[in-house]
Amino acid sequence: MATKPIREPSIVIVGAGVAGIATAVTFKQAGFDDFVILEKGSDVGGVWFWNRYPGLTCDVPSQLYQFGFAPKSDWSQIWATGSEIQRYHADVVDAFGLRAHLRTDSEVTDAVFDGRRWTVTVADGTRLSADFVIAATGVLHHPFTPDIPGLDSFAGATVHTARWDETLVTEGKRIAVIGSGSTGVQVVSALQPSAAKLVQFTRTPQWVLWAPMDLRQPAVVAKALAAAPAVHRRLYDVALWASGILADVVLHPSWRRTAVQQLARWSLRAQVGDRELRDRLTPDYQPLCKRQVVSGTYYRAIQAANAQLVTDKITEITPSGIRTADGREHDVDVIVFATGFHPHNYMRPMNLRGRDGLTIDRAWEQGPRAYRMTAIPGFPNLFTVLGPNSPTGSISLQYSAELTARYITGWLRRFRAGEFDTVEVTEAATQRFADAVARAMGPTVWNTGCNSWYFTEHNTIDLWPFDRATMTAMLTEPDDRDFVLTRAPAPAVPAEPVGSETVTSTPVDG
Ligand code: NA7
Repeated sequence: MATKPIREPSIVIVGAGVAGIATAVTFKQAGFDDFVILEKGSDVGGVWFWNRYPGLTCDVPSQLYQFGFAPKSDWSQIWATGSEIQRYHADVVDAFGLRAHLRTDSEVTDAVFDGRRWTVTVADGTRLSADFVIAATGVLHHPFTPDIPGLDSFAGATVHTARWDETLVTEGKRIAVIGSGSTGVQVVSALQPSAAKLVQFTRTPQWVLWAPMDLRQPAVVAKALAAAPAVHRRLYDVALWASGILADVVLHPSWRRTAVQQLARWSLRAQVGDRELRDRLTPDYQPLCKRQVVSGTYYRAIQAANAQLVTDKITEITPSGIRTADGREHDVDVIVFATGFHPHNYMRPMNLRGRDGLTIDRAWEQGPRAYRMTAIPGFPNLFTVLGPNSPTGSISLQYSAELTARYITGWLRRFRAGEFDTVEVTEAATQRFADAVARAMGPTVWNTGCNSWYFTEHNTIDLWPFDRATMTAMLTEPDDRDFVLTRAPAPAVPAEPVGSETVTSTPVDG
């Protein structure tokens, strides 16, 4: 006999980026409608909202970098620009009716579990009460600007790429770009042509794999895909399957990994003739060890007459520029920090308190960890989407987020059916998962001797070291042995309403 639904779970989703949108649409499609999405920014999109620097392009092909539930036929480029991806996210939010659930400019400051429910506080003081909290707060969210002596004394303009100032004029200026990751490479390529002078300061060279990143998607492809949505959907599945090669090359040494690495080495040799410059651009670690940088324009840009690569250590910022360890001072008008993020902060600095007042800082003293990317011991009825150990560059982010959200709907269904009031992953299961992750990291390319943002300060690698089939298997059916389910007695008197409003539309029936 089918279980009769007895209550609707109320849910707060924190974040309206890729993870939050995937979660909200998945919940809606599964029939869960009692949710609010709280977004700190003034619009949806997450990294695509915050990052607007010149040259921003996604290095994953657009036909793969999209939601499975919202394939877009008419991407203008094979690798879409940041602004087109941002529009896509806004369109998806409209198309799936998420605006009614969305509160922008709503930074969550606190989320506190009282043994039965969560109280979520927004910066403006609004408090929400919910049965579940979904943290879809992203990885590359908090920009990192190095504390270089003299930074405050600089007379020109400074900007971090993740907080680009759209009023900043770069044309005809002398520009310093600090950083050589994916962002540094893109921003150098974009700013060099119109700059009076562009000086890139790099600490560690990166392998830059050649690809024609500005290739347009032919109009005929868009027409054909639009005319046959079923075929488009099938092609998306094929693209997902084919992208398994990415996981394959990073996870285990093989001739396929060697071939991709050779391609990266060739990209440098073929494009940079000058021996001295090539030496300074040559990393001393294997290609693919850091997040692989992809560009069809960078080596040309850095060899242009108005461009210069500086590999000497930065010692100081002066009122007029940047001084390096060789004593030289490089006079510039603008300093662009392409210096990355604090990537392992996740929900923090939010005051997140779980069972018995456990703070997330204490729970994560030894670094961020979550069972199968999504559940944290001590934090009942809270799930992360694209949380710790989520893949980067090896498995589609959208696939991972949708899969995790579907997994969570399994718990929501059981909550609705009255099977439990709280669900919490066990410490033992989380440790078993962490051990399996640590073992699987051994043969990965990320572990071959480079420093990258993948490493936590506790020297663990915060990535997904398994293939997509393993991810799917781990997140298809919840394994009850790994969780503690509780049922709380119904309160004798109705609880005080929490703050100004509650998310829930249906009283909780214990
Ligand atoms: P990354 O990949 O973290 O790159 C940051 C860059 O900034 C990297 O080259 C760093 O050098 C450099 N950096 C950081 N601090 C300093 C100081 N103090 N001096 C000089 N150089 C410094 O960030 P991105 O924004 O480029 O890319 C992030 C991800 O976005 C990317 O991987 C894709 O997934 C999309 P280092 O290598 O640490 O020596």
